[in-house]
Amino acid sequence: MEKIYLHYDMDAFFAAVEQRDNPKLRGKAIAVGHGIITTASYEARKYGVKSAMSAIMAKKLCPHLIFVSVDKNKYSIVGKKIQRLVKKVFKKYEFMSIDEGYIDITEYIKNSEYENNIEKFINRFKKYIYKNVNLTCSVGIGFDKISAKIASDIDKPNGHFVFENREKFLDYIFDKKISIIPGIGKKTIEYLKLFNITKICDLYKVEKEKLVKYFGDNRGEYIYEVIRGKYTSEIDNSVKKQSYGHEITFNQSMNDIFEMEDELKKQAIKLSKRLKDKEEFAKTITLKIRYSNFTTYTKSKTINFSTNKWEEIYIVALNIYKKLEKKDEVRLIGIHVSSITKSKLVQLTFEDLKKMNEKGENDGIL
Ligand code: TTP
Ligand code: MG
Repeated sequence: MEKIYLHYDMDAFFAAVEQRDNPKLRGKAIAVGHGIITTASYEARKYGVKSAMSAIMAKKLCPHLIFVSVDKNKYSIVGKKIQRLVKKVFKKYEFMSIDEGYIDITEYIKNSEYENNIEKFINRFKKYIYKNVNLTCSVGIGFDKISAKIASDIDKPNGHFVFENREKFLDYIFDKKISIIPGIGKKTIEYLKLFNITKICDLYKVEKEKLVKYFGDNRGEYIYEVIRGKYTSEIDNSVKKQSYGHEITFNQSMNDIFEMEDELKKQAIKLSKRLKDKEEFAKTITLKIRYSNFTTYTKSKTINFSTNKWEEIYIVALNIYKKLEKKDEVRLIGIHVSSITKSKLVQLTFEDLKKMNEKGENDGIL
């Protein structure tokens, strides 16, 4: 195995914090939230109560359910404490949300006492977290982020699972539902169902070209690669650079749309090259514009998935430009890209698909 990744995910996070802080709630079926619940304790999940369910529905399923108010501030403090604990011990990590994260543990396992006893490492990790925050988590080990994330969900709560290699991972996912893959959303699943594609094994029959046609380059390729265990994106928290930009100040003020388009295209090509050289992707594209009266505006758009293609950066920047209210002649124009990541992990939304269908296009980024 090339790399060894660990994914941790806190168990019933908001509910567990509430139960930790109030002994009366321990061992009880509780839900956090009132209108729509954010999460439920495992005691409540036995009755089918889960995240994003209405309180009315939850109460029907579990009449003795106790509702607790959401205290996001408190969960955020606890989540950050967990992140600090990870940062203290490890070098390469990436936090996906307040209660989950990836850690590259390769160097701590290879040629160490844990090489043939990874369970021991997992137990030490779980104990380290528990000792410090009094909460349990589930852990997954894999050869990349996706396999580690899927593994951490297999033995929840307070459990762990290890994919020793790619073959074991592929065997495991073969007959599972598509929803097991992170980044493939509910609406995508509904869309694929129209073609009788519900399981990973059905998805193997779809050619790469077709996936790209339906879901666009980024997403299509992602789906194709991920189910073959070939989607790899490194954990790299050494990426400190948060944005790249290019801009030009015109000698003369100008407002020729054709020249402006040409300039934006040039800048997008440069930015795309820079991202590709570093194998990075950007999620936010910002247009900066200065008028001849020296007022400066910046306007950003965050797209649904990260990109490093010049065409996509260009189209987004151009669209922002077209929507700007023209204040004066232009002195300076520039594009900046930010929210830089090493991964292009996609989240397809229903809106994307609808727009793709309406436009009859392959990509629905705008
Ligand atoms: P999750 O890790 O998805 O869920 P969880 O920690 O409650 O349960 P488990 O991991 O054991 O399955 O999300 C973390 C927290 O994020 C969760 O405690 C509450 C919040 N959350 C919402 O507010 N809305 C949601 O729809 C989801 C899924 C989570
Ligand atoms: Mg969790």
